Amino acid sequence: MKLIGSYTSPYVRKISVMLLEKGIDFDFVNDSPWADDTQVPHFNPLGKVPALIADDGEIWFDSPVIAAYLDTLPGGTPLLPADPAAALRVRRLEALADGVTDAAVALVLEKRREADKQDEAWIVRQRGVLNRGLDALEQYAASHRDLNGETLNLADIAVACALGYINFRRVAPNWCVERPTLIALVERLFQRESFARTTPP
Ligand SMILES: N[C@@H](CCC(=O)N[C@@H](CS)C(=O)NCC(=O)O)C(=O)O
Repeated sequence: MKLIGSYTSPYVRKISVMLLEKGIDFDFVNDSPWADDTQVPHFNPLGKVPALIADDGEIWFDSPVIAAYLDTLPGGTPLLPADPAAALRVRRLEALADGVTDAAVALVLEKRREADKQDEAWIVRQRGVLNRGLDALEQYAASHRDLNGETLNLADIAVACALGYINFRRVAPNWCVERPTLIALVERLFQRESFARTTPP
């Protein structure tokens, strides 16, 4: 199995963590989708990472689809509940965490533009998405239902990758103010070997 991605992508990290938690052997192919000589569009026509080349040669993208695919493979720790309705609830939280990540990435990209080209209204909108998303995740985490429960699941991983990225890019340095349950959740998860091994450089 080959995972095509970059070390700084939170979506790629989500899949790397999953593969490590499940004990699935994989080769990491480092390819930045922003590089002039990137090969990513050969694997994912959208030109985005992650893309996964399975052992049978089939190519999977994007990260929620790869995550669902990995959970269909035999062996390894399941990261989605067997019950379809419960699995959907976990995947809803994955979508929420990924949406927070999308807003964080949008803010990073916008801030890289020259100051006079940055769109203030767009920045305010993405900050709103980020803050509402984090507030909702704090509430879900505090309920210990579908997130921050006894057993690690895909929602936990997606949330920790979102917050890891926010920390790494310093997108919202005060995100932890009044979100104690999320802090406790990520501090616990960042101690796992799968997260330690995938810390962005
Ligand atoms: N929804 C996608 C998002 C993937 C994504 O946006 N990846 C970024 C890297 S962090 C990327 O490849 N960006 C290149 C581009 O947008 O052209 C997923 O979950 O896989």
